[in-house]
Amino acid sequence: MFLAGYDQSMDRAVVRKISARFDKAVISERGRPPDVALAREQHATYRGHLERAGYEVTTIPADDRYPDCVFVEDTAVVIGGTALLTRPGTDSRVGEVHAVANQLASLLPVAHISPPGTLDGGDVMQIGTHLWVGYSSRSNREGLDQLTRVAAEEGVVVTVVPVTGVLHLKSAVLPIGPATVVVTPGTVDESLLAGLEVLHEDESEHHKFSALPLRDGRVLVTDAAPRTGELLSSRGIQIEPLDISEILAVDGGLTCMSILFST
Ligand code: CIR
Repeated sequence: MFLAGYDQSMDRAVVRKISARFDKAVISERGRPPDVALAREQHATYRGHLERAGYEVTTIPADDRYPDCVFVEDTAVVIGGTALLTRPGTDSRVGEVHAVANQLASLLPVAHISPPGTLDGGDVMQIGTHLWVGYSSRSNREGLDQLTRVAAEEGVVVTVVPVTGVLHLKSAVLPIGPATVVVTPGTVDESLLAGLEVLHEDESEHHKFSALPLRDGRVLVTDAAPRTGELLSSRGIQIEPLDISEILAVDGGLTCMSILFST
């Protein structure tokens, strides 16, 4: 079964080590080159939290041909009982999928996004039996159509959400609980999030908040967005602030460094 990270039945995580060429990762105008050694420390801490939360963590070695390979979320989406292998929407990242495919194929049946379709997993937000999928600079209409067909076979409903001003849907819409998301204002049409409770990122912290709800009830949040973190705490959410400065520097967040699922 699939749900988002707060689902306790989800007990597996796939992560991938940081490439020695992480400083050559794709960077937007908002970003900066990262410090590779510091990024590795931050990634190790992140992985430690997944282990502490009770996930069985599989770590795929880095491949230095792919500076962005740590961002496994973009390479596969587990929908129902199927691992859908993506076709990332930027050429330098397409080859990242093979190693993740090998790992997931030993655990689940797989499906593929085929050309001319493109899809980055960072555009796919799963809550219950509903997927919200970002139509972004990385995920094209053909990719979204292919995803919708796989989802339909799994009994999962898809809502397409055009995304502006950010890389992926989950750059701007972060699940933090069973039906609650934190949204960066101005990035999506919030009427498309009907059925979800919408909170807003503090305006002084735009593009700094990211979150990942874990199976033990804690929610990892970026320490770069303390006001938004306080909003969550005030609602009784057990937050775990994390420094991922070097990941944010290249447009990553807390969801993008793992694939969480159950078998
Ligand atoms: C990229 O531009 O593709 C990477 N530098 C960042 C990808 C982050 N992925 C994600 O948030 N799902």
